[in-house]
Amino acid sequence: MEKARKGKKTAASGELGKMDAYWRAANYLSVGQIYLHDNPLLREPLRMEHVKPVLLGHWGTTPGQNFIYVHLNRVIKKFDLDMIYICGPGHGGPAMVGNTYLEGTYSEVYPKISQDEEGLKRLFRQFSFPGGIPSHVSPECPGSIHEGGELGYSLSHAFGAAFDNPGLIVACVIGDGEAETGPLATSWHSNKFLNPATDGAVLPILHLNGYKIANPTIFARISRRELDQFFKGCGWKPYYVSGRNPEKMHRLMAAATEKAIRRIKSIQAKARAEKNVERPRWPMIVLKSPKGWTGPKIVDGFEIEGSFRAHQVPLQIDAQHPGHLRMLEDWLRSYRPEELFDERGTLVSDLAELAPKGNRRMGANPHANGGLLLHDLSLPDFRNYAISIPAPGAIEAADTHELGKFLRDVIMKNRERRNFRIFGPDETLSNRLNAVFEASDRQWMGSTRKNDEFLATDGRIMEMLSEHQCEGWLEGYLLTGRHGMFTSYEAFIHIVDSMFNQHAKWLKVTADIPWRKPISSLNYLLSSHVWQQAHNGFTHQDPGFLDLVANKKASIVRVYLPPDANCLLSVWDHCLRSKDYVNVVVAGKYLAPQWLSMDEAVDHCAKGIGIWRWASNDGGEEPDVVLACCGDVPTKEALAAVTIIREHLPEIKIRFVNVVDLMKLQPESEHPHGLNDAEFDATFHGYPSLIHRLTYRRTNHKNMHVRGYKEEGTITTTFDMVVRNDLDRFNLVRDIVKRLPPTKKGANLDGILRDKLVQHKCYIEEFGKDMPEILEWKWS
Ligand SMILES: Cc1ncc(C[n+]2csc(CCOP(=O)(O)OP(=O)(O)O)c2C)c(N)n1
Ligand SMILES: [Mg+2]
Repeated sequence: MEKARKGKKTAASGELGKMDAYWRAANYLSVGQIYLHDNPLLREPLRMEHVKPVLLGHWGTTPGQNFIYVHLNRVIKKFDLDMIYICGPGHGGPAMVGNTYLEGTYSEVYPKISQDEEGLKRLFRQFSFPGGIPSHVSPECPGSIHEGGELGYSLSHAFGAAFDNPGLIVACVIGDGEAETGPLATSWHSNKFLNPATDGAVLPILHLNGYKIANPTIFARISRRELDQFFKGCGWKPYYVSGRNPEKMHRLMAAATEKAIRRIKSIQAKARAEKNVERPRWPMIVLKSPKGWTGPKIVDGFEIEGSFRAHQVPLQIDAQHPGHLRMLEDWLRSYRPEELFDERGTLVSDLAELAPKGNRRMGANPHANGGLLLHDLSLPDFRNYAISIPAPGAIEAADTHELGKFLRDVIMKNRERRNFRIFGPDETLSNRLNAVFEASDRQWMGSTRKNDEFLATDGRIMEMLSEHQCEGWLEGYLLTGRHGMFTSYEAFIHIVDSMFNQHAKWLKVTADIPWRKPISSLNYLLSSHVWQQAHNGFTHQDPGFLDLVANKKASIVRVYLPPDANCLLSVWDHCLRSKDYVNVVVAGKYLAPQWLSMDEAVDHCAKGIGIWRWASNDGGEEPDVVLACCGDVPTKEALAAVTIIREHLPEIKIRFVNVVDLMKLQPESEHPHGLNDAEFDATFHGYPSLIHRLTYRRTNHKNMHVRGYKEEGTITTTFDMVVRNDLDRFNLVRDIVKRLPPTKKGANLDGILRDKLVQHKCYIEEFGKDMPEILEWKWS
């Protein structure tokens, strides 16, 4: 166990004295933000009306984070570091807001929050106040790429930021409570994927303040030995800083941060000098300090500092607690603001000079405003990957397999710039993107064996069997101005539902912050989808991620269900060029009929929804039925239904509509052709309720009948999956016949189709595969 005891030698006590004063200033600003509405410098005795009427915020984590920030500033200056700060316990917003204010960046982006008394007052007032800023490290906070509202993703984000940024060090504060979450627990393994020569470094700082909201933390209640074994077992080299006496703690922290930085530098220097890159043991810091450090010790008989009771607002200020106002004033004055801020209310110059300068300030570092560094991808012309289509349905291809060739060349073309990676949990091959391995291996710093495939210490493809980790890495990569995509089985993308939510919220907020520059979109490729999991069964059949995505603002999310490979290529080209969206693309991976030429595909995808004339027989006039479909498998079934109707009921006029861009169904967009007063049968990839939700305000909604996945699944044949969910060709035709005026021919056809369904069941039970007429069906 390494203890940072040689502090005295590494940092002059004069400097540490000043740093203590700087820390006091940051703590003062934090308490001020939580409590003060007026009288920001306590120029007069504190009165009730100087205190905010509603007190919101989290004190407990804040002084520790202020302490860390001051010490990071020191090493940034000492070693001229390019460093950003990720705040895992993002509820400690006052720390990062206060520190970016002290270093000057806050006032640069928000000139009204000036570095004087008036600015201080505004800084305090706006915090957790209507019309002001959130209490977390939200997008409004310069230097933040991680709101930390939902705990667990800090370390994955940090690694995402460090990949392909060899000059960057990402300091990542992790709450000891946060460390109990699944995503955080798995993210310690990120060190097995970081290349010391070509990537930057991450410096995790475990903020071991002992408590969460109401409980002790696990890491605080195991022995130091067990803790040490845990981190060493995860491949880290921990440095410990432990105590509560500020003077001693400054010495220890200065020594620990310096050791950690020196170790990072020496690892990198070695890796960059030698060709043979081995996985190093990266440093981390464990900071054990009291929760609510320097705050009120005892309130109303309860211990506050060093306990869970320090988590939020330690002192209520109201008529029921008459003594608390004085305690708050004493607490604020304990930081000696008169020594820290001058007459004007500006941080005294002696202290101001402790902050790094210009873009070295963590609040001003461009990596934390990734759009500033974003270079568009160099993209090959997707048309060059087109499948040539002699006639609709004449040939078959596996859509994702075709996309893989395009992605392979995206990797190749951006190899020099190193700004594109593919993330996913072990499924790049399973999702049939095989071609990408012609351009790159998987990134892997573990040991390798002869029989391994596609592993290298410098790969563009990131695979770890944790959807959380992959999502977090990708988000960190995008937020720092690069490009990427996530490939997943459709059912298991649900694992990151909540992370998607948080990223979409981030994008929504940043859209209204002028100084935040657009970043590359978060692109999901969902394959091995609900209709292609017949062999894996019910657990693997779930299209519900689309329902979640559709909850978000249409200005942020896009959902694409390309019906064939040319459409998939066109959609994907668009996704890789787009900014500030979340694009969700669902695509098949098995051989399937191809419908549109590349020109038709481009046109169709640009419109998002369109009539397929070659499949319609309404001659542009009022049809009897509109048959709409969305998704590759529903499209095939809908077309098969058309062939049955053509054969048996040729007088029925059908208009065939295909939807690529799901959000086009929403009423904000132009009323698409096809949604008129005719009977409207729709077959949909996902749950039918989603289509009803998106279209409920349309005039023809009452005539609309949607077939989709209705939670019927098991291990069965591919065709039986659609039969079980009533969106097969036979049931579709029966549906249509039922809704049209009754005829004898129609009744006969219904009987034939009922028999077909019985035959189907008998056939698959006997032969274990679909009937030849299903397997061999072709559009004609
Ligand atoms: C995923 C998630 N679950 C629950 C919460 C509610 N919550 C907010 S703060 C907190 C305790 C955090 O403790 P810790 O990470 O130790 O932070 P600190 O002690 O530094 O405040 C909890 C449970 C949350 N924000 N995110
Ligand atoms: Mg804690």
